[in-house]
Amino acid sequence: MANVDAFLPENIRNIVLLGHSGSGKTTLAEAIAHRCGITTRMGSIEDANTISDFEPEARHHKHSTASVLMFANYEGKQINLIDTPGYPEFVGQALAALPAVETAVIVVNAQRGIEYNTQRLYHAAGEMGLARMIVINKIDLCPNPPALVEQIRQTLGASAHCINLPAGSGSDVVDCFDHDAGTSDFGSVPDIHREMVESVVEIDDSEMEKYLSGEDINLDKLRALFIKSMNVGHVVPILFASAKREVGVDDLLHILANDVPSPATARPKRLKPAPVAESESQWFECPPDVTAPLLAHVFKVTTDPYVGKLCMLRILQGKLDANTAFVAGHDKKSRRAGHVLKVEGREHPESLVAWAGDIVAVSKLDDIHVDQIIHAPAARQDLSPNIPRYPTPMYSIAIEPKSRGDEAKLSAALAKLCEEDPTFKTTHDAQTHELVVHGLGDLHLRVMLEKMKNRFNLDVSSKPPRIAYRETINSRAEGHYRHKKQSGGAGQFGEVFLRIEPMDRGQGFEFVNDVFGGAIPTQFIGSVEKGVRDGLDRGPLAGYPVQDLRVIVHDGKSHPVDSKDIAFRIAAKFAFRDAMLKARPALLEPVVNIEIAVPAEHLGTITSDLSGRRGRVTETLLNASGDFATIRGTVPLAELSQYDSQLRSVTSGQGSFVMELSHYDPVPAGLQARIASQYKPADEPEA
Ligand SMILES: Nc1nc2c(ncn2[C@@H]2O[C@H](COP(=O)(O)OP(=O)(O)OP(=O)(O)O)[C@@H](O)[C@H]2O)c(=O)[nH]1
Ligand SMILES: [Mg+2]
Repeated sequence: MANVDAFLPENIRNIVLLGHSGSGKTTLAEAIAHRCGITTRMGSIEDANTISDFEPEARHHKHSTASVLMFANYEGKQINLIDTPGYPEFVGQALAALPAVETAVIVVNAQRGIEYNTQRLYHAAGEMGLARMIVINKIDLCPNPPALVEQIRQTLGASAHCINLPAGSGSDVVDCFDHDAGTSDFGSVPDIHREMVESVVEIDDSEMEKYLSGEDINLDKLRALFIKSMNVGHVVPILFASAKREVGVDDLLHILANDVPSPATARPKRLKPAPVAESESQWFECPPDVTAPLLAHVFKVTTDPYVGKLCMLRILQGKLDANTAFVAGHDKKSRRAGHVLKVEGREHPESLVAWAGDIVAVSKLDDIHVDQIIHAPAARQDLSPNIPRYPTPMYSIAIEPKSRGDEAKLSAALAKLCEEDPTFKTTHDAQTHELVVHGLGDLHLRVMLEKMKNRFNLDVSSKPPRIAYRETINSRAEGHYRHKKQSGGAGQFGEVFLRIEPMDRGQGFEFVNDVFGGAIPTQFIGSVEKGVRDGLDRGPLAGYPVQDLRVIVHDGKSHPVDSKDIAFRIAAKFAFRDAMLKARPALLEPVVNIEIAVPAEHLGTITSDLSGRRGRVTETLLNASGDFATIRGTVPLAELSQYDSQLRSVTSGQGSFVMELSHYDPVPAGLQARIASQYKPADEPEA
């Protein structure tokens, strides 16, 4: 196969497709590939043959389950496109793509309006400084486009302007920016064109004055003004499309090729110097200078069955070719790429070189990791990437391999999967000795288990989700323990007096050494802190981690011969437990923000069911056409086990919900007593 052409920064456009699940991102990516001649026939979700959804899990669920890279050439530009999953449980994949691009195309489902993930990703893209545009897709099914545009303006608080309009009941689009003739599903194009001109001139005082004094407005100038405002995030263009019917796709491609920022015209990417600068103004700005030494961000890592580990890079400055020498992160080992790959779904054609601004991949470099900066030896070496905030994974299941002997294989597979997804974590439960995986929800973890099977041929069994309770205290208390062991051999002696006091929710833990006069010799204070941390790992009520308290060690005793690190560690652990039990300990439970979308006729049933689950409804909304309702509120996570299947059965499969950790709240007394009664501590202080 011939090598892929490399493009200079001014001719590159890096785009991410964002939006709620089912809005049509993958279908739009497919339509773009078709219009650009990548494919001769458009694939579809129904036939499970799209470029993006090539992994078995995506085909099986008929939803994207990972972000996927593509590229296409249009009107002399190279468009690097990242299709992301819209299901909120895979939001980590969508967020991780933001640092790699300049422009976010937010795809809205014309039938459903603005949904949870659409809104959240719209704001995340803004926070990362990306230019944003909105594509209202599925106009062939759209019942009420003007009401939807109004909803977008209200919900996103954006100065949003239509560039084109649906026409012929969603079978076509007409341009209303450069043209002022014809009719659309919104009404007369000249009227809408005039409204658009009136609101766009408001961006600029001198254009506004000209307009008010009756001067003709030059449309080219207006367009330039509009594009400039879009690139700094002040206005957001709206385009209409039917991805499935390839309507409006050329308009979108024209804007992508000609108007959205290139790496050379966008605000430069910024990197954080180490130690991390307090103020963002001290961050390192990195314009795509092709002559500077190489800097690139490893923004995504995946494992391909044929080429092994693939690291996706956003080249920030300089160039990368097969022989460019670089080091990764803070290490000193020099490597070479060997091959520079472009990525087209599952294909990896080779490019001889990649310039600053481009998105490419390198393979078989197992010791490069996600979110590292790779750099030529001559480039700055203290930089780390600016990445978005990820939600906390709080849905957990314990897993074990079905075949004995697969433990090592399992931990290797888990390490790979954790690197692919910033919201997937594993821990080892010290209390139950179980391996626990954490994710954003049931579907997220199910897909991760499917990946283990499909990619690593690993069968694992899992136990039902467990709630990540926490323990805390309600009052101050003193604790004391003397550890003394003198039977046979060398003796052990350590004695610790400490005080604990509550801190505000979310403050975590603070250790204070307030020992005077060497009552505990300085060399043992580290062991005392370790002992307290042992105690924190497993609270005395039900064995859950303890949080939101300060521990002040203020006195103790030592023995010239028998005092040892281990003796103070044990003494501190049990002194801490002694104090905890006197400090009115309480169990805390995770409470989630929930958003439920259901057909409007189920609104009453769902809200009353939520109050039965100790939930609180904060807002209910109807979509533009009044047939779909959104319910927002908070619910303890413990009340949501099996909620997915219950919601589906109540709404005949039409309801869906998303949740995200909000905060921790005290568990009601009765429930606390029940959980505590089932707990048997594994270690007790010696009498
Ligand atoms: N009628 C109609 N259906 C469409 C259109 N675009 C997409 N669809 C259908 O909508 C469904 C969802 O499309 P996808 O492309 O998978 O949506 P997505 O945004 O990628 O969804 P996730 O991957 O879950 O985030 C599929 O059944 C598509 O065939 C459109 O313009 N018109
Ligand atoms: Mg998709």
